[in-house]
Amino acid sequence: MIENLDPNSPEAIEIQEWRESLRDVLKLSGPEQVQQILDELDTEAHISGVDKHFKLNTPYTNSISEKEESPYPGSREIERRIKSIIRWNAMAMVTQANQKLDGIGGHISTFASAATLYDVGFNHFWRAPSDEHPGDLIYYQGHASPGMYSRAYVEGRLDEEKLTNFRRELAEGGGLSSYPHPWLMPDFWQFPTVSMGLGPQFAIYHARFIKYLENRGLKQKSDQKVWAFLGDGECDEPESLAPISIAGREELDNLVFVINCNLQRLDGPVRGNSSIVQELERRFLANGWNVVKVLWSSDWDSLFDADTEGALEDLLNNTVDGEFQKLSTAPGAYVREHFFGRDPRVLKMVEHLSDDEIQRLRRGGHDPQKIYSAYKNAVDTKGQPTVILAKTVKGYGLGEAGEGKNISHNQKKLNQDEMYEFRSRFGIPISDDDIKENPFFRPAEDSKEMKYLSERRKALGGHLPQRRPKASQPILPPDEKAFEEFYGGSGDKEVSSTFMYVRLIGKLLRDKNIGKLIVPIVPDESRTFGMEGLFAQVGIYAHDGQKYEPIDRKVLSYYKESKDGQILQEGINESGAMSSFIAAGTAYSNHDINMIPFYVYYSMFGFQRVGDHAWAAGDSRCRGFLIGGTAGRTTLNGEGLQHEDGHSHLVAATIPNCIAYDPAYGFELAVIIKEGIKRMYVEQNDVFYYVTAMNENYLHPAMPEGVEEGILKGIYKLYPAKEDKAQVNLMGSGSILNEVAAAQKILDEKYGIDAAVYSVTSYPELKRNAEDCVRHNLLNPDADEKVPYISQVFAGQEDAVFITSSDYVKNLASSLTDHIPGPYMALGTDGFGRSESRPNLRDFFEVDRRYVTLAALYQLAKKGSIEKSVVSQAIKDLEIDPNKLNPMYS
Ligand SMILES: Cc1ncc(C[n+]2csc(CCOP(=O)(O)OP(=O)(O)O)c2C)c(N)n1
Ligand SMILES: [Mg+2]
Repeated sequence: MIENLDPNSPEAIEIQEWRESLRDVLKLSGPEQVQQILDELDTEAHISGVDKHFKLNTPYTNSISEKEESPYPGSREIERRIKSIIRWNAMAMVTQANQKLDGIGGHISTFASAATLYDVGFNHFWRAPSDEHPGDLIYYQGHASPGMYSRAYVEGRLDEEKLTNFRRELAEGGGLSSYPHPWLMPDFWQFPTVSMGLGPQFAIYHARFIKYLENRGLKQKSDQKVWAFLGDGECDEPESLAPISIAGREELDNLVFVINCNLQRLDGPVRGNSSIVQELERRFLANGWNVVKVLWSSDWDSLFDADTEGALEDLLNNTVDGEFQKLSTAPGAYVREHFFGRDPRVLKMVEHLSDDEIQRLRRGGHDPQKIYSAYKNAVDTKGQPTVILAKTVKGYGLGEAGEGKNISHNQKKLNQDEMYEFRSRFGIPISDDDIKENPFFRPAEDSKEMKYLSERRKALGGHLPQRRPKASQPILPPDEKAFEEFYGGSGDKEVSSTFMYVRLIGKLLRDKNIGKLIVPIVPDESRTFGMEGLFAQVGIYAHDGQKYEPIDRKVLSYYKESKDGQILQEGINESGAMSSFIAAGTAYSNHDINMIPFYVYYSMFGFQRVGDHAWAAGDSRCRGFLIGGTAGRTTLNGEGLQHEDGHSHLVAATIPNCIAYDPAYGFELAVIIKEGIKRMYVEQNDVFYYVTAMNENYLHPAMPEGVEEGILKGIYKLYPAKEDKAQVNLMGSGSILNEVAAAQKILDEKYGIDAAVYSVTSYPELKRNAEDCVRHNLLNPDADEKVPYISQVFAGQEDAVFITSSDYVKNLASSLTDHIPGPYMALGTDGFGRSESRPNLRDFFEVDRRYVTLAALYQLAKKGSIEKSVVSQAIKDLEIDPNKLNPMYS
C-alpha cells in the first residue's frame, strides 16, 4: 500500500491517477462497469505473467457505505433510552447478585458490548411466533444472558424477585439460570449456547433443517431466519467455523451470524498482533458467505469522505487489534497523536475535531444506524448466508470498572461510585439512595419508553425469547404390525441386531402415521450398517437435487440424492450429525412438528467424540433415537483400539434424560423402540434414547411371554433354571448374552449346576430405579420401603450366586452390587481394545462363556457350595491361561 511511499514519488502519483480513473468510471458508468474493468485487468495481469497473490479481504472499513445505508425506521432517541435502561438492569442484576453472595458470578461486559446489536434486532427484526409468522430463532450468546433477562423484566415478563434471584434458582419464588438452558427455563430459552462453539454449529444445522422441512413439504416456506450471536473469541472453537462451509454450500439465506468483535476474550485480546475481523472476513468469504463489516459509526463518515487518497484506510488496515484495544479507551489527545498522527494527511483530517470529539468516535457495533443497515442487508440477501462482523468495545459504558480492559470479562460487580457514574452516563432516573435499596428500574407503564417498547414487540408478534414446551398435537402411534415380525425371532437365520434395526426402520419409514416424520441421519456409514437400501427407498436430502446420473443408477439401492430426500447423509462429521439430530429432535418445540430422528453411527464416535453435543441435546429437551452401531469392545472384531467401544453406556448414563439400552435380540429392540416412540411423541416426555446395535450374526429367539415390562425396566428372565431356585443366576447383555446362555449349558452339562439366564437390557435404568427407591427410603423412614426392580426380580434368590458379563466396562454392572441379594461378580471389558478376532478378544477381555463358567464356579466354591479343586480343574478344562495379560493394564 502507499503508506510507505513518498506521496510525491512517481509511483504514488501513478497510483493516485488510477484511483481517480476508477472513481470517474464509478460515477459515470456505475459499480458493474468498475467490476468488469477490474476483472479484465485481472485477466490481463495473469496473461502478462504478473504473479498475482490472491486476496480475500476488503479494507478495514464498513462494507456498506453511508450512501447505501437503509434509513432508520424507529425513534433513535426513545430506543437509546430503552437500551440504557436495559443496560442498567443487566448490570444491576449481576452486581446485586454478587453483592449478596460474593462469587455467585455472572457477566456484565459481554452484554455491555453487545447491547445495541441486540436492541436493533429486538426493536426491528426478530419476529415472535404468531398466527402470521413462524417466528425467528435466535441463538443468544450465553454470556449475554443478563441482557435478555433485563429486557424481559422491562417488558414486564419477569418480576423483580426473579431478577434478584439471578443465579439463585433454588431460592424461594424461583430464580434465573446463569445461561440459556431450556431444561431449566422450558418456556423461555430455546437453545443452550454457553458451551462455546456449539451455538454457531447448532444454528447452521438448524437453518439447514428448516430448508429440509420446507423442501420435504413438511413446513410452509417463509422468510423465517435463524440468527446466531457469537463472541469473536468463540470463533477459535473448531465447531464455530468448521461448519460454515456447509452453510455456504447449501446457500442458507435463512441464516445470519452476528459476531461481536470486541477484540477481547476472557484473558486478553483475541488477536493482539493481527486482526480478528480481517481473519474472519477471509474465512467467511472463502466459504461463500455475504460478509458485512460494521466497524465504524456514523461519526466517522465525514472522515472517510475526506479520505480521497486512502490514507485513513491505510492506517486502519495497518493497525493491529492490540493497538485498537488500547485506543478504544484512550483519551482523545492520545488517539490524535498516536493513531491519526501516524500519517500527516490523516492528522490534518481530524484537525477540526476536539480531543473530546475524537474520543467519542464510536465503533460501528455501537451505532444503531449502521447495525440496522447491516441487518437489513442480511435479511434481504438471497442465496447465501450472511455474517455481520461488528466491531465493539468490551464492557462498553463501564468506564473505569472495566471498559476495554483485559480484566473486563471477569468483572462481576461495580462499586457504589462506579454505579453512580454508570447511572449518570446512561441517564437512569434513580437517586443515589435508591441505588443502594433497590437498583432495578422499570419506567412507568404509560411512559413513552414503555409504550414504544410494547408497540414494537406487538408489531413483531410478541415477546422473545420464548419456547413452546410441547407440540400442540402428539403423534398417532405407528401401526403395531411394524413390530410384530420381530417378536417371532429370526427363525433359522443368523442375523445381527443392526440388521434388525435396519429392517425395523425400513418398516417404520413406510408407516402411514410416522413414516414421513422419521429423519434417518448417518455420518458416511450407511454401508457399514447395511442401510444403503434406504438410499433409493427414501432418497438422500440434497438441496439442489441430483445434477448427475449416479454411477450405480442401475442397481436397486442406487445413490439417489433428491431435493425432498429423507436421509440426512452428513459425511464424515459426527458433530454435524449430532447437530442435525438436535435440530430434528427439537422440531416438536421449535416448529411444532414431531420429527423423529434416528441417528446411527459408530458407537465409539458417539458420546466420547461428541459428548458435549449429547449433553446439549439433554439440555435442549431433544427427543429421538441415537443408535450406537458396531458396538461392543469384543463384538466389533478386527478394528482395534480406536473403534472398539466398551464404555459408551457408562457415558450415556451420565446424561439424566438419556435412556440407554444394550439389547441383544430383535424383539428387545422392537419393544424398546415402540415404547420410545410412545414415551417421546405420544406422551411428549423430554427424553432421548441411546440404543446399541451390534454386527455379530446369530439366531434371535422368539420373545418369551410377558417380558415387555422387564425389557423396558432393564432385566428379564430369558432361560429359566430347572428348579425354581437356581444355584447360579447368570446375567448378560448385548451379544455377550449368547456367551452367557452358552455358559448355562456348560454349567449344567459339565458340572451339574443349575443356572438361570437373565437378559439385562439396561444397567443404567436399573440403577436409576434402585437409586430412586434408596432415596425414597432414606427420606421416608416411616413409609413402606420401596424395593428396587432388580431386587424384586431376584427376591428369594439369596442362596444363589450372581454372575454378569457384558461388552462394556465392569463399572456398568457393578453399579448394581448393593441390590443383588447374593455374591455378585461382574465381568467386563476394561482396557484398550485390540485388532483381533471376536473369540480371541473375548478370551483377552475374559468375558466369554468359559470365564462366565469359571466365575460361577469360583463364587460357588467361595461360599462353600463346591470344592475349590473344581475351580482349579475348570481352569485347565476350559483352557484358560491364568498367567495371561491383564487387559485392564495392557
Ligand atoms: C467451550 C467453552 N470453553 C470456555 C468457556 C469459558 N468462557 C466463557 S466466556 C469466555 C470468553 C468469551 O470471549 P468471546 O467469545 O470473545 O465473547 P465476549 O464475551 O468477548 O463477547 C470463555 C473462555 C465456555 N463457556 N465454553
Ligand atoms: Mg470477544
